Amino acid sequence: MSERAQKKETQKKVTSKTASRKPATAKKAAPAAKKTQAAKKAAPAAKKAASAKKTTEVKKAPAKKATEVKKAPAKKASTAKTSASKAPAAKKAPAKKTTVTSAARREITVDPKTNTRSITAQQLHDMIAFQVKSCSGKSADKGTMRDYWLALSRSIVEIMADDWEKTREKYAKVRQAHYLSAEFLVGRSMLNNLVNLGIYEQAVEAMQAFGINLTDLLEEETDAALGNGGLGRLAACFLDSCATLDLPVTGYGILYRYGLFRQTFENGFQREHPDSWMENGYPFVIPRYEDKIRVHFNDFDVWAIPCDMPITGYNTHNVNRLRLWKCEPAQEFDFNLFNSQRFDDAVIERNRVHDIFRVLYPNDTSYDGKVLRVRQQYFFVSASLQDIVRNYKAVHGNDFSKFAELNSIQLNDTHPVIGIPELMRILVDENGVKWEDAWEIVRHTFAYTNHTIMAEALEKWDCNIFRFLFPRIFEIVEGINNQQRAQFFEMGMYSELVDRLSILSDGKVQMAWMAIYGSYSVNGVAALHTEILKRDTLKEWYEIYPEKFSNKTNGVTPRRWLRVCDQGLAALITDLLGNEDWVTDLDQLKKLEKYANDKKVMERFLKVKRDNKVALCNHLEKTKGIKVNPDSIFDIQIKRLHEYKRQLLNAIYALNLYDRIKENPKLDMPPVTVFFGAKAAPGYFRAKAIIKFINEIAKMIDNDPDMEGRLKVVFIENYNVSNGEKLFPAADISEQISTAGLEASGTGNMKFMMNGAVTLGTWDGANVEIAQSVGDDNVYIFGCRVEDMEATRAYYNPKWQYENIPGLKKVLDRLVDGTFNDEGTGMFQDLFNGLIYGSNCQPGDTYYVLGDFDDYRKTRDKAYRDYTNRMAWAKKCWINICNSGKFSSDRTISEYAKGIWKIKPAKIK
Ligand code: NBG
Repeated sequence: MSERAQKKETQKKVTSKTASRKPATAKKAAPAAKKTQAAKKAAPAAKKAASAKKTTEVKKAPAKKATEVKKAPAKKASTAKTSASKAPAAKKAPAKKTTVTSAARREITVDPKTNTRSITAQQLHDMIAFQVKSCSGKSADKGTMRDYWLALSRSIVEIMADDWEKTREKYAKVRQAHYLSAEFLVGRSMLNNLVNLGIYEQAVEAMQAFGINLTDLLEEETDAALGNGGLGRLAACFLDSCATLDLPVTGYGILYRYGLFRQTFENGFQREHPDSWMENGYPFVIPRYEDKIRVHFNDFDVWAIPCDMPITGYNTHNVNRLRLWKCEPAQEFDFNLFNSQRFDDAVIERNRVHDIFRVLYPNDTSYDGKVLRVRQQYFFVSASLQDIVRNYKAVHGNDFSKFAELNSIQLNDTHPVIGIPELMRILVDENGVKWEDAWEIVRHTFAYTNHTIMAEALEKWDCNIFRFLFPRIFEIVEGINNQQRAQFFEMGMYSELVDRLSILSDGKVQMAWMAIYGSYSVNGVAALHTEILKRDTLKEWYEIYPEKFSNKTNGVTPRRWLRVCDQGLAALITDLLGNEDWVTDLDQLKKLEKYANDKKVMERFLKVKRDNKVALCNHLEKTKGIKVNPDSIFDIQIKRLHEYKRQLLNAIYALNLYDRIKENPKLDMPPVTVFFGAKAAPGYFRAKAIIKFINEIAKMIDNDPDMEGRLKVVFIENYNVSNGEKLFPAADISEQISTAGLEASGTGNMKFMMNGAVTLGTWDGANVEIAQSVGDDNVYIFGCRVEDMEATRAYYNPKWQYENIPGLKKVLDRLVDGTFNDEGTGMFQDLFNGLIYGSNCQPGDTYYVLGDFDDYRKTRDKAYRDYTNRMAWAKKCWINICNSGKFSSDRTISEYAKGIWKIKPAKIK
């Protein structure tokens, strides 16, 4: 069998598998005949066309063709197969067909009954064939996988293009919100868009006719990893919800040429590699050179080029926009330098400009005072604000009295806070608005979200950096600072407090203070987090401006994180509820709680879960050669590596379990696989030590035949959105074990819950609300609580735990007794010292790992034992799914829309 024929053979199997999932999803129900009729009925396209005659001809052809494909898809696919292997299928798509193709594209109509786009597999097939030709210059059957991926991506953009334009026009007329964020962790776009546009089935079929399995094609796409972790992924989930809810919201950020680094392990050590995610073309990002904007720095100017990513919503025609900026030198290549043979100087100058959007800083929850970073921030913020003002002026001219009425700008953490003085500059310097009036506009326009209470993440920029990069902005900051101080004195504050809260203090620009002072709204991201902000971190600010503060508990999009990534579970839910309304109204899942005691339904759920676990096993075996037992408990911790998230606690448990099994081979414990996925910031020595430690544990267990079928540790390389989409659906236990009070919210916890995993966690962040939603029986909570932490710390001595908690000493000594080899880096000794003795003036075990260990072990052991009661366990998972409605980002975004942005849906159709 030829390679291509073999591929088709496998593809055929996969396709029939996909087809078997079909009945459960309502969307797929629309029969071909109906669609064709609808296409015939819907005449608007014809009206628009210049020649009525031509249109009529064109209209007939696709309708007929569509019926052909729909009637006998299997046959058609196999015909394509034979013709592809014998003679080039190009013969099927000669010039004549190309004419049909462009006609087919004009035929995308809307089914008036369902308000969905009526596109047949044949139409999509023709569009793809056309695109393969136009982007590869080859006949439609000669394309590579990459060509087909590009062609389908372009076809998707084409399908939504008209709606995208209409959405922009519609939004220009109403009050809008703008979401400014240095990070958008979007992940892949193709599958999400196909499902959102309601053309997934057609795409499967269309690709099948080319002999290609859509699932394989999806793997061609790189991840748009323009973010570090939770904060960036939240921004992406928010955009999805805004589009789905038809809300006039635009995202603004940076088009990093290199996303978050790609991680590999070399002998257990993390290695970082550049992630050139769009080097080979990425049709979902469209540069608009015609809209470029000049951004001024003291040392040079640059052009900011907007590159737009369409954001589709589910079951709606609205298409929102994520505008990402890249930059070009404002001065063209310096030919004087070039001519005087100083070619390298000329290139260096260009590189300095390109540096601005070259790389995403690989850090979250800690801040690093790099000049380039603040340059990046100003670059994208200035461009975005100029863009917003330009759009406003296009409608209202120079009358700024309505600006704050029509625009709300959300500052995602402190990264875009420089927007406050920048908007002042644009209004005062460029548009002649008086300072006082400009300030009124500013303070009614901005809203600020805080994402962490960790002091090291609150950005503070050295005044000299501001003076050097943008002296005018610094002057404005001084103006705001003077005004703030005067106002605070007037309010009767004592000078020490005024000093402490001043935007300019300690020779630094305090970005969080500027954010609170210059915004009308300040919010935290989970109930507990907001409480901590109010009574602790931002206590004094809360006392001054209580009315500004509110909580907006995070959420995640149920499209990507359930409907798309867990199609088996989605189909089961749809089947039980009778329709797919839950995809945009997740509270409906609550109705399914009654099935928790229904054995048949629980069996179906367990089957879905097992299928997902098998799918993950197959993927790991195929891509990494790792063999995992699908019948073991899948206990998963996937998130950024940080000491406060306590991957180390999890690792200590795993190693201790190893010891316990060795000591007592009869230990009553079901088989377990512990999965980790985490990237450490490249400069974060201790986080990298933890990765190496876990990899050492994994190796030791793998090499021990006694562990076979009992315990395994797998560290997934390069954890990102795409492999997250495979991991969440396969999880049994979700590890959310941060030191209480330190995880602002967490959003992975919500994804796990939605996919039917049970949380094992501390009383922290959104875990608290998850626990409240599911009840004590359906969650495993352990560890010291925030309110007790201070008192506990006062007498805490980690050395005592090390010596007295059974098993701890044995585990930890391996760090220093030569069992594990850190190749002379000293990282294991440092890890050990940090836990037992402390270092850098820090007391030992800052994150209370050893303090919480005993309770953690008890609780986790209990969860493992509970797991063995299949039905009782299934019920727990099910109740988690049924109560995940609150954690849909649709709920969160509705709260932002009502409570902060004051915007309303603006539907285009
Ligand atoms: C992170 C928090 C998470 C939270 C996300 C989204 C930063 C600075 N903060 O707990 O650590 O879920 O933000 O709000 O990345």
